[in-house]
Amino acid sequence: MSQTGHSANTPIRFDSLWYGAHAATMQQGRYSVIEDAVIGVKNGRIVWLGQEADLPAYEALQEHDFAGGWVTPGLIDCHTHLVFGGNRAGEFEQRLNGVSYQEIAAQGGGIAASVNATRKATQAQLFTSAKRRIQSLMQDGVTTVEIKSGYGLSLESELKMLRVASELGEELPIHIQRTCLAAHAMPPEFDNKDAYIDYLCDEVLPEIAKLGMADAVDAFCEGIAFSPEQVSRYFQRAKALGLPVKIHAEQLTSQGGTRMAASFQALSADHIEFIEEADVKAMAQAGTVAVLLPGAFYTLKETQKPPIDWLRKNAVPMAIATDANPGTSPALSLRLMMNMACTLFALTPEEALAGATLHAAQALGLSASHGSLEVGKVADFVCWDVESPGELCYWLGGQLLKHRIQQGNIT
Ligand code: DI6
Ligand code: FE
Repeated sequence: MSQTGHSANTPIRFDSLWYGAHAATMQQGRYSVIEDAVIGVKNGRIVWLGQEADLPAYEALQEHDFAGGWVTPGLIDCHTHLVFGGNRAGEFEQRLNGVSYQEIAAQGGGIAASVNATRKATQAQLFTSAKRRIQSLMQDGVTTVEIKSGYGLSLESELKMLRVASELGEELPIHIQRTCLAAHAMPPEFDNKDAYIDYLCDEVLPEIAKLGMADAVDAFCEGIAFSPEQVSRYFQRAKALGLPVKIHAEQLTSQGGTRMAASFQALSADHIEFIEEADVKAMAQAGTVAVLLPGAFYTLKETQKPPIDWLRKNAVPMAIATDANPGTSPALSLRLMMNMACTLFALTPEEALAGATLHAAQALGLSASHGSLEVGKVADFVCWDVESPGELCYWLGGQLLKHRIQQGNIT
């Protein structure tokens, strides 16, 4: 690149300048392309973005030639449970023999098995196993991950999980958002769901808010978990403490949880295979993102798909996430989830890319800083060894990542 342009103005100063690839930017809320793109970065933010031919006079401390390929915003996995003790490969085999997820849960397996193993594990053990999983996501282009608690189900062990999430963000070049999912399942020491919700409202949420250990609050609203009324009580407390909410809803049955969550301006409603049209309208009105989790749909061999046409018709933004968890979605590639969203739910590759960037950022309340290549946003981006962005959804696996840039640094 030439060091000086033709303008007589003072040159723009960049810490780093990136060129030599096309970019799929997601600028201004939609899929858009810049051919022969240049990205100028200063203090970890994008300060210039455009075509190479339009680059003004500049000075850069470092220049990087991508030498071909496509650049996209860093991928954002907006729904994971990737901190947990043990794993549940045994249940995988049980399910292959025809035992259902609900039956396994009723026998004390399922989430309860992971709660047991997570409670027993030390913070260091949880960190080591989660680090391996998060590194798989990173190698496939993820630069932001949401991590939920929810296998602790007591103040002490929920905090242990959230501390591991914080530690992962401190030790690795990745942005972490922490979500408190204390209303995930019933802990063994409680036998009354309302009493457990009281405990969460009176002791767990206030302490987690006071310590600043969560960016959002989530709940599992389902026949086998908590009712819309119970979750509503918990959400009221979360909102009063200044925490935004999100929900696991309508995954296995229709309960009205999505509608209820929209009445709290939920950031997202996730799974939502069984939502009804009224839920979609409520989401559209509240600005609630639909998070699609094809890994769980696939693992549980579900047959009812989320109503993509209604979501499109009502302009509800659709995000895609791994739901990485030991039971229903042992998924460690967000790109594979993009492929599955296309193949199983008939999203277009452009919708899938928006779902793993722009709309995933919205599902985390990060629209102002993440999710697109735009001046002012955090310089998290990925260069892929592909001839077109559609290839990101096309390949099942493979190593397409050329470079992963986190806050302007190659990682
Ligand atoms: N829905 C999910 O997809 C995960 N939790 C939930 O409420 C599954 C969690 C698990 O089976 O361990
Ligand atoms: Fe989940």
